[in-house]
Amino acid sequence: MTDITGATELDALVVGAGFAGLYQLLCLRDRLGLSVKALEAGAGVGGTWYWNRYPGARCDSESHVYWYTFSPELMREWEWSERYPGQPEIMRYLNFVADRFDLKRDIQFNTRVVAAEYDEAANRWRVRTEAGETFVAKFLITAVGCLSTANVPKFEGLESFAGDWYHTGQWPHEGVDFTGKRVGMIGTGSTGIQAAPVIAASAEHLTVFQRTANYSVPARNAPLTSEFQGYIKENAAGIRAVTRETLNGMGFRIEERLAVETPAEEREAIYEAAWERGGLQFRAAFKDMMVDKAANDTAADFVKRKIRSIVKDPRTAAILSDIDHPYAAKRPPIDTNYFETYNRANVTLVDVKAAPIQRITPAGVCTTEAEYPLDIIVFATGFDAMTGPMLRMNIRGRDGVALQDVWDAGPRNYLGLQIAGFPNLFTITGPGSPSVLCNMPVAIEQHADWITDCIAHMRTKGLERIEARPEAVEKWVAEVNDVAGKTLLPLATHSWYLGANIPGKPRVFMPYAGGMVRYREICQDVVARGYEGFALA
Ligand code: NA7
Repeated sequence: MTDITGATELDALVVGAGFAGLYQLLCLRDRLGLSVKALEAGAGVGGTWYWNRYPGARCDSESHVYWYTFSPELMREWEWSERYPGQPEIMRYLNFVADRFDLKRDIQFNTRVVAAEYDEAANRWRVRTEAGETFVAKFLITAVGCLSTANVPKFEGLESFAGDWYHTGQWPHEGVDFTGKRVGMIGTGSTGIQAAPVIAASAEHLTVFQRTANYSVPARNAPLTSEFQGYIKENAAGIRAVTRETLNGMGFRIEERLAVETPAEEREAIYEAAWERGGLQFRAAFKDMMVDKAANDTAADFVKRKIRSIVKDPRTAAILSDIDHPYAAKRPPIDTNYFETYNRANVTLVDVKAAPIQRITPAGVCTTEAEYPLDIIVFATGFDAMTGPMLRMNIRGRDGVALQDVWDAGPRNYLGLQIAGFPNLFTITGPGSPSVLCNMPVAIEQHADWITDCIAHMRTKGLERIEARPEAVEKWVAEVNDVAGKTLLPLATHSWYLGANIPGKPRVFMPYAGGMVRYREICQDVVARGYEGFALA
């Protein structure tokens, strides 16, 4: 349906067709029967996974918990092939889901939202796309992901580089051939740590530019055995239940024991076993690891010793293990042969903390110490996380107030779901919610279900508008800060959780660090108390 201006009129508009957008579309269309559309910038479904096609791209959550759990039939029908799903397999999964539930007919691809304005008189959102199309909807739901705005640092001279350069989050669909090439990779976060071993396997030479040394634990990826695949099918409901009971929405529980009370020898054996088992579960070895610096030091020391034992060149080992923050205070990477890669003859590590990158030249990367001639530069330099994807949509709420201004000093919202002054706008896994500290599909299902229930409630009661109250926002922002302060997370002062990777971005700890279980309870309590903190009319 179109209005008199030719704009398409809908009950709800979803922005994004990744994990969040697909499920939200399904909920609103098939459960509530709303007229709803999803707009997606990419040419296909997948969101983050659509864009992040870099070599080695793989999920760090284990496959048996990295999927939707709203449909037992869907869980029976899909079978993962590896312990951690690789990017192509995740894309196959999301396409399978989209086709199975016939979602693509309501997704408009190749459509980037460039503006969204709330019209108070009409109680409608007017959403404009890059191509100039307008959509009008009562509810606007952003499902834009947390890591979808690529950060290419503004290095002087980049435009003069004679070779090719790529950001890992905007990787060419046809791939990149590194054969015979001198490749430089900037960044050693989860992405760089996944990409380096794969690039090194085909490049003539790989030079890794490391600014902040990082921990990593082996992922121990492997094909799933048919026994385990059978186990997943038999126990899907039980596995789902565990992901609803754990702090991070994972399939493993955090051990009750304390590192500081465990005798050194026993502790070492526990870390050794966790290292062998591999994956993010390493963080679950002790209950006090993320709240007590002395406990964390024992984990940090273990991983640093591992790095030094793997990397043969002592100077390289020293640069890699000179880590300045607690273990897992930054998002902890997991890897396949990352540190081993530095033992290859065709791989060099450059410490750009000691000698920073000054500029990019036509020939390559120039630090304060040397120039490194390169054919290809890979920017594994991360994202303007969490707020970036929201802010670039130019959202304006009541009285034309810009979200950029409201969030000038950092994100401010209620439960990570709604922003005061922006009625009927919901933000899936926005800042202020567990989101990136949680296994994403678990966080996404909880948010999309909550939003769906909320809209259903409004329809039943004949309500037209919901908006976070300013005093509820005030309290929630304080709560988010407060719970982060009870953990070691803010001690990594250069973390993207704090926005510190983007020059000029406000330093605010963005995700809710109180855990998914507590957060779910809070959201449920708010509903039980008649949507406390929200103004409904
Ligand atoms: P991250 O974790 O933000 O890592 C980016 C890396 O790039 C990190 O090592 C940065 O060093 C480095 N970086 C960023 N800017 C620069 C400049 N200007 N010079 C040198 N080095 C730089 O992004 P990822 O893509 O690896 O991972 C993002 C998330 O995706 C990950 O956490 C998972 O949740 C999945 P720094 O540490 O800032 O010194």
